[in-house]
Amino acid sequence: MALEKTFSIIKPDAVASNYAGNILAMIEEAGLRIIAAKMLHMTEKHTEGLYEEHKERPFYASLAGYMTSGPVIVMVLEGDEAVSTLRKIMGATTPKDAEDGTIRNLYAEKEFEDGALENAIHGSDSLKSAEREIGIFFNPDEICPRTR
Ligand code: FUP
Repeated sequence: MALEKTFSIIKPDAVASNYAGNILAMIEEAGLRIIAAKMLHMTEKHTEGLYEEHKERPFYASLAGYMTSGPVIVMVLEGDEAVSTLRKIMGATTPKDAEDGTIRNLYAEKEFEDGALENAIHGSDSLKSAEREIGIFFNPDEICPRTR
């Protein structure tokens, strides 16, 4: 098993619904350790950086509106196979398709209109994305290696 770092966001809908604690509990129960965390209100620039591959997609404007609609909690998580471990407990992108017991099944709205999608959590899809995304939100000195 490879020790990896990944990047995650508890998105505005989940923070607003007070699901942050439940989501963090699921992350920790999956064996991931929080090594950096902060709350912030994402800007348009953060959204563009995070979702650069979606910039030309028809849903980008609603995605940007969603991600900047309220505060989020951004985190760096560490653990064995951290990227795939987090993706597994997140569930499918569209909440109504998310597998039973996943974060998006339990803590995201299952119905949505006009392609607008609020799905509670972000997790990097690869080690390369994780490294890039961590760099958008954290300075190296904000990462706190677990010394115990
Ligand atoms: P995921 O990696 O599961 O977060 O999914 P994607 O990278 O495909 O999508 C990133 C974000 O774009 C989603 F979390 C929400 C938004 N999105 C939409 O709003 N509509 C879509 O049809 C697809 C994605």
